[in-house]
Amino acid sequence: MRTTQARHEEYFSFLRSVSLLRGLPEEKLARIVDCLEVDCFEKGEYIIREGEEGNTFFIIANGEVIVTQSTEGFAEPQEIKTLGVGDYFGEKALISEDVRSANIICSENDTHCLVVDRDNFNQMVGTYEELQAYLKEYVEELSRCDERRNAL
Ligand code: WNU
Repeated sequence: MRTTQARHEEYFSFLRSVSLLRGLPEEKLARIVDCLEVDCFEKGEYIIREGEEGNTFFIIANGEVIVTQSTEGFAEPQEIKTLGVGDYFGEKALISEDVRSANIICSENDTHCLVVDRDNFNQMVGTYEELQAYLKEYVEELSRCDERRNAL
């Protein structure tokens, strides 16, 4: 059996490698590891559905997902990107206090996501101004991208 200690070290060193979190102090990162949940998904499963309320932020530890979005003039949601290990998603609903703005669909079996709830996300981001500014700007850029592609 894998010890709690080993699990902690594994996720700690993984999160160290996630560029978004590069500037976080060690004790902050350790705290995040303590309150992480790990969720596992199979190919085709919806991790996030457009229009739903959301209270979680995800970091991909293993596998791959696609991002799709309802778009004017198309019957089906359109694929807008693929995300892999070390990428993250779900920040937009938390930062803009809005419903989920795209679908996130698992595209590879045995995809693992590290899940951070709203309170812990706010603690992670709130105490680190650069991260907050970076994400705010990124979320605004996503909204402009949505407009450009006529997202519904
Ligand atoms: C996009 N438009 C919208 C992505 C992930 C992280 C960053 C891009 Cl910093 P949510 C749905 C999630 C949303 C984003 C993600 O989908 N997303 C996008 C777009 O062009 N959302 N509206 N590209 S991947 C991505 C930048 O994380 O957060 O909570 O749920 O709305």
